[in-house]
Amino acid sequence: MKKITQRTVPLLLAAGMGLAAATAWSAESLQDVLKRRSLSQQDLLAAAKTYVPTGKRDEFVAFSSGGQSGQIIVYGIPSMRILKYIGVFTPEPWQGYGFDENSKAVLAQGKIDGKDITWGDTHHPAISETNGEYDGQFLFINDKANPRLAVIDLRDFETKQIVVNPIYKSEHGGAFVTTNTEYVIEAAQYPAPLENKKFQPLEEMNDKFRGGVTYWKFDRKEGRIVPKESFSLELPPYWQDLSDAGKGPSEGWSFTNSFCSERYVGGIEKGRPPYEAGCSAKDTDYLHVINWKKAAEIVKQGKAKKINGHDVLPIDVAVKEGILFLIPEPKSPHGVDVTPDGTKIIVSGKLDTHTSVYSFEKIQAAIKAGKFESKDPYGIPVIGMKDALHTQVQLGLGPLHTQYDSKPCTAYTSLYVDSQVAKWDFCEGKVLDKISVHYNIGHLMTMEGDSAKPAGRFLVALNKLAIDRFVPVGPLHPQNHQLIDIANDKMQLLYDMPLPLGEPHYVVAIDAKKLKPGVRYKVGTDSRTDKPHPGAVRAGEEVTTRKGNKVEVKGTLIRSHITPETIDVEVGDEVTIHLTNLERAQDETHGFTVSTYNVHASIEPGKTVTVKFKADKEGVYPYYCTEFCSALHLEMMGYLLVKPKGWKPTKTEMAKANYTEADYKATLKKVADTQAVIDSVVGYITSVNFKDFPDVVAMVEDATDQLSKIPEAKAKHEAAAAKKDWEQANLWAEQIWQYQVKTADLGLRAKTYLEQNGAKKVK
Ligand code: K7E
Ligand code: CUA
Repeated sequence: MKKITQRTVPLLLAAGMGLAAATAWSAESLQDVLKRRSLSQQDLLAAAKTYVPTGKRDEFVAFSSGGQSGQIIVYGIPSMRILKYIGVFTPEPWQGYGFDENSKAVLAQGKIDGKDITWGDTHHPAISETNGEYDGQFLFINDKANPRLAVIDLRDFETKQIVVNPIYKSEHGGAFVTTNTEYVIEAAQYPAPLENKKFQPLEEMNDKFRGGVTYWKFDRKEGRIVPKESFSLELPPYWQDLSDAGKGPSEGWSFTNSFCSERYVGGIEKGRPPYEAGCSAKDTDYLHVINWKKAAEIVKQGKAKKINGHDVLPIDVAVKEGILFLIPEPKSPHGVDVTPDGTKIIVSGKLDTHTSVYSFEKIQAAIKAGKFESKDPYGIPVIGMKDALHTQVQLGLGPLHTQYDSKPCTAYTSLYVDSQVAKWDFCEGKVLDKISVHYNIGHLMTMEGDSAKPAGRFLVALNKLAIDRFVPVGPLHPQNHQLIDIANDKMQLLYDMPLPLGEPHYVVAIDAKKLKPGVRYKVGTDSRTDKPHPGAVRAGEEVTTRKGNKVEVKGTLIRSHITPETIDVEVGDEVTIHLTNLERAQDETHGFTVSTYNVHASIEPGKTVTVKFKADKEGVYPYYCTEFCSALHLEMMGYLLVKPKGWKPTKTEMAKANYTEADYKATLKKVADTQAVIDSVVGYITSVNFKDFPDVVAMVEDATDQLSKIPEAKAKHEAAAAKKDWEQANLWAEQIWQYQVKTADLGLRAKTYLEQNGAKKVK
């Protein structure tokens, strides 16, 4: 269509067309847009299913592993808009994660043998469950490269704890939670000696190398893993992969698949066939079937042995106690997924076209009857595949992971080689539908699709390759998460989302209504411990103290200043700055940094954070608020003065600006005019039921705070005026206006909020 320019409008009018016609020309119709962008009716339908208009919110929230970034990516479904990155195993500057002392303490929990590990390979996030259903309280995720597990509290979306696995050198199968999040399951991947820093030759793989599965005890009240009450099960050096916990009838049991049960050792440079040949030679590997409830009891009875100070249940004990069994599973499988009702267990072999559905009832019957086809080389009873299978279904090439629908017996399995998703019935054993994805899908995820109560609706395909889907950005491509509508019989591809932060292996999505994050902290909270921060102060209590060469500042932040506004130290001093954000209003975050000292903090309302550094360079270093928090955000700053030792001032007064009485009067008038605006806003707010709106109450509290400071400034400007010190008089009057501006800003926000949220008049 021709663009309407300033030139063409008069022309159209001159041609006798009225204003209405000109308007019709200037606004494209839906049909015009479809044509111009070559969009089909299918595209339009997809757009309507995903588009979330301004002001509206997503129905589901997804937590995606951030892969090599060591972080978590939070996005909305169906809009696929990214909402947040959560720093987990790696520093995340925006949130100050790794740049303030409180978060550094969390990252330091992830040190291994005293060494900082500043990257992570996150794979599997898991949301805490109650009765097998997502409860939206906590999130867990693992680091495959450096065997670690992290706890994120969904009240503030912050990482609270990192635990290092005491016996593995790598782990893949975490995190998976038991039905009531009693334990978080984490399985090893590549076998290694369990004893820390112990060398064993590869020739002794079978005897000296081990795998395992760890059950991390989770204390829901504290919101932390309790390492002392956690334990592991020693497993053969099969390459344990993913796990899933039983539920319903299978509650108390857990299942861990494995591959390379050949225990093959490669070494192509020594003339041996490579790992990939030796690790896929057999037709089957082993599904590990474990009674974790009984295992926990046996550990309590003291039957575990300590390895690296951690309780490990040896294989022979587990066998004797009847808590560990194996079942053959075809062929190099990846992942194991318990059905929502807990009656079946689905495993797919990457190198087999079949997906196997095991029956928990049959497994239990075999165990009860003592019906085993053999023992593995470690004496573990092996249940015959045909004695445990419910059915096997031919789905396609390279089946990997399975997720469930809200509809009974309906599952979705990713087909890596075929680049497809198969929808199938696992009760009847038949394929229902297939859809192509781009390209090479790994995991897939349906809404709450690994819980006891899947929500259906949407599926996300996590594709390993993006190839030609996006505008090229160099040889390293973003990942492609594809949103698929699964509400109907036929699946429909809706949307491609590039994810540019690493390879997300797995995602979980929860009904947005189940998340109830806070908007502020109780004033003075250390968000990383959830405890009162010892460095917190309230307004008026700010203080700087010195002990030897240690300078400690307890300061506050509130629009638009940092208290204190100068920090005086001597070169070589150790400086600790605690800052409390005194705001109550939603979203009034302040940031804090000091030039060139590599510190940064994000201080949300109520939070207290500490930054610490050695002032080892003489000089003048501005510090400032890093969030644009108010009209006077740029003024929210101060100076760190690092003086040479023994430095003495020669000048004792600041430069003056020669303000006059007229300036003072003009400022007073501005103050009076602004007060009129405030009064009218206050008049409106108090005329409606603002007390029914907690967000508004918080804003009103903040505004009242600002106003309460006015009398002190008023006394100061009047005293200065009496002494005809027009500079001081004018500037203290000006400060009143600053308080008013902040008050008015809050008041207007409150008013808008009330108007938009249907506040009612009160008499
Ligand atoms: Cu990439 Cu679950 Cu680690 Cu499969 S994982 S594809
Ligand atoms: Cu506080 Cu900008």
